[in-house]
Formats: sequence, C-alpha cells, structure tokens
Amino acid sequence: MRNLKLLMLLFVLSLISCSTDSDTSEEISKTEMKLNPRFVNLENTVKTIKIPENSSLKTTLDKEEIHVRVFSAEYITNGEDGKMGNTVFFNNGGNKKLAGDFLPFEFLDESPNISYFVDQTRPSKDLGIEVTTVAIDRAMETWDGITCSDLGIFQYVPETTTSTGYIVKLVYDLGLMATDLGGSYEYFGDVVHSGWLPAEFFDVPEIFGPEGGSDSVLGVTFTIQFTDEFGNAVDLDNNGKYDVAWREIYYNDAFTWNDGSTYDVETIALHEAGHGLSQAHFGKAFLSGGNGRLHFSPRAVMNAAYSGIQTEINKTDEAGHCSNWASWPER
Ligand SMILES: [Ca+2]
Ligand SMILES: [Ca+2]
Ligand SMILES: [Ca+2]
Ligand SMILES: [Zn+2]
Repeated sequence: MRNLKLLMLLFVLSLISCSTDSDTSEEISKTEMKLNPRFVNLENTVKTIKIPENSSLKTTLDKEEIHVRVFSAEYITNGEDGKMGNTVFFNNGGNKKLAGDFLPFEFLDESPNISYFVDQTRPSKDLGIEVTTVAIDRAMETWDGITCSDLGIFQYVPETTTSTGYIVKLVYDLGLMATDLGGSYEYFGDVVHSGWLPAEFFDVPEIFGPEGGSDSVLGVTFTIQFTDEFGNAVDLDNNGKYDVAWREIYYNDAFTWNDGSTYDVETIALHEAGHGLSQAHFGKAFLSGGNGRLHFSPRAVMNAAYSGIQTEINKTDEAGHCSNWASWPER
C-alpha cells in the first residue's frame, strides 16, 4: 500500500515535470520533418546522344550513339516556411528508391576521373559569370581535396559549343515549360553546372510538385542515366546500381545570389556537386518555434535545406563521400 502511494506520488511528479518541460523546453516543441520521395511518370524522356571520340564506351560498345533518360531530381530549399528539399524519381510506374552510380571503367569523357563543366551562357542576374564560375570551381576543388578519395576532378572540354542542358531542353520539348531556354541532348562532362534559370522552370509541377518551387528551391541536381534503345535502365558493371551518364545542376535565379553571403553560390554549388558525386540528402530536419525555419542535426553540406554558409565538408558529409569513393575506380 505504501509502495502504491509512493508510485502514485512519483507518477504525479513526473506529470508535473513533463508539463513544465513542454512549456519551457524547445526540445519538446521541435517537430521532426520527414518527407517521402516523390515518384513521377514522364513519358518520352529517352534521348539519343553522340558518344564523344575519346569515350571508352565508343570502343566497348562499338557504337556512335547511346541512349539516356532522366532518372531523378534532388533539390534543396532555402529552409523557410517549413519547406524541405526532396528527391523525385522519374520511375514511370515504379515506386522504389533506387540508386545510381557512375561506371568506373566505362565513361563518356576520357577517363574514370570525374570531369565537370560550368555553362557560361546562363549567368545569374546578381553576379558576373566569372564570379559564380570561380565559386563553383572552389566547390569542386573542395570535394576533390578530400584525402580518402582520388577523383582527379578536371574541367571537361566539350566537343560542341551549344548551351548545356538535357533537362532544360526536355521540359521545353515535352511542353512542360513555355519558354525555350536552350540546352541540348549532348554530353558536357560528368558533373555539369548548367547555370541559372528563371522562376518558370522551378514551377514546373511535374518536377517540383503542385505548389511549385520558385519561392523555395535554391538549386537542383538531375541524374541522367544510361538506358537501352527502349529506355530500360542498364547496369553494365553489374554492381546493382543503375549507370549514371552524367549529372546536371541548375540554380534558381528568382533568389538573390551572393559571393560570401546569403544566398552563397559556393555553399549551394558544394551541396549540388555532392549530389553530382552520388551523395544523397543527410541529417534530420526540425521545425522549431513559430518562424517556419528548418534546423538540422547534424548540420551538414548535404542537409536538404540551406542554413547559412557552409564551404567546408562536414564529418558526416566526408563519411558519405568516402563510403562511395574511397576505392574508386576499383570497386
Ligand atoms: Ca569521367
Ligand atoms: Ca582527393
Ligand atoms: Ca552499375
Ligand atoms: Zn540537395
């Protein structure tokens, strides 16, 4: 009986302490934000691209051309209004989270080293193309500088001089966007920074959802994968991952961009280049207080929303990078 009384007392005390906690502690009022990836059907995305002269695929396949299609999109938000970045899979009927990765011994450029290209035809409204290009170069060098991997990141010299962008051409050709923003179904490097696009692109509902993303999405990386002539995904190296042809990055010109302050080009370029190097979003997102701002635990370059300048690789970012690239190109 005495034990029961003691138990009751403890129970009441614990109730009191709980209610006190929820009034004063931010920990309790934090809400974890979780988003499931979206799965989208897009018809007629298979395109034939010319295999560049120096590509090992040209000799292996003994072909002039190869087929590609869009595999996924990963976008980062500005972290306001509780809106978080997400991943979209263009699976056409499937609803499985799939993984894609570069081929270690077959490639469209001249080596297993990672090539990149910065489009000079789509500058931001806020900064000169030379300023944003140097910021993107710094971001690429930061990933290259990680010592667990030897990516040998280099600047690709494309065979054609048209503007880059399978995606930007595709959305126009499919009638998903009214304005022709150029682009071409050609290879411009493993990781292509395709430049700044207007709000119209970031409001294409097939990619960014029914609400559109022009007021929340800062940048997006698309994965373009190899397919057979019928558009079926291929896994030429049999590693259980679909083969990535290249990745394509776009920045939202509806935001104001800066070099060294918010919204910082190098920070977003570092994040997008992380996707370019096969890394997914990482870190738990919390909504705290009433201001709709997202906070992350741990804070990392690969968080799904912007939370201020990050131009150095966080420990968890590095762990993710190394698990994927430490033994590249041997697997
Ligand atoms: Ca390469
Ligand atoms: Ca390195
Ligand atoms: Ca594969
Ligand atoms: Zn992202």
